[in-house]
Amino acid sequence: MNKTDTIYASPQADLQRFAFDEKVVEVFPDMIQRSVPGYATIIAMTGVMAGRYAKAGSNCYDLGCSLGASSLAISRETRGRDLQLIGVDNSAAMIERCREYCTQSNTDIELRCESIQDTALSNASVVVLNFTLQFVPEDQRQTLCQRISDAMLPGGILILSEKIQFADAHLQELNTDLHHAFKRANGYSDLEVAQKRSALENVLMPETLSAHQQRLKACGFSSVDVWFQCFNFASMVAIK
Ligand code: GEK
Repeated sequence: MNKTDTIYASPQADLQRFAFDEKVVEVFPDMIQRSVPGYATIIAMTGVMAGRYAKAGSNCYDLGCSLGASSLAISRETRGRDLQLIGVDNSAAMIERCREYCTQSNTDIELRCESIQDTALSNASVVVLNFTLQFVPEDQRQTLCQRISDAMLPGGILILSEKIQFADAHLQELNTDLHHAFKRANGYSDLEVAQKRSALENVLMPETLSAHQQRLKACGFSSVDVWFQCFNFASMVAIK
């Protein structure tokens, strides 16, 4: 049974910047499920897409793996294939709990507690960035995406899921409101929504879909598409 996220349920006089610490790890599965529209679909389909693209003898990376949801989905869909699954996250608390989950489910995965900007990448048929690039400083995203592209085998797939921004002011307001309505429908109060939003300010920095698509093309991905979107959350595929 997942522990319920009540981190922002009572008023916090001294609201801290959001961090992926022990408190967040404790409630993470509940938090992400109730906060990201389409999360379960995106994770399950990450596994399905990896099943199609993961090549024997190659590496599959889950960058910003948190508790390993994407890695576990990939592992389920690629059973018996000779692959190296590699999960990377710079939160020690996340990696520690992820290791426990992988041991419990008997999943063979190399876990690295380091920044995705620095992690070594090579021989990749699948790279997953599910809701992680949004936390990387904007001026480092181009270099990271280029390093990912350079590490990928021809015909490999990058799955990039992000909270997105809209250039059109009306759509930005509409989708922000709809996202908040989604969170309220999942049991979060107005206070929880407002405090979480403040805590994430300048921590989670969304970009427009076209900024993502242009960057991926500039980094050498040949085919780029949005395969899923719900309000201001989207998932893209980019083929090397
Ligand atoms: C899932 N993919 O369940 N280097 C490494 N890790 C980072 C960095 C960085 N520079 N910045 C943030 N992280 C997961 C969900 S959560 C998304 C990903 C969310 C890590 C951070 O520690 C956290 O575990 C993860 O990226 C983002 O599908 O909570 O909105």
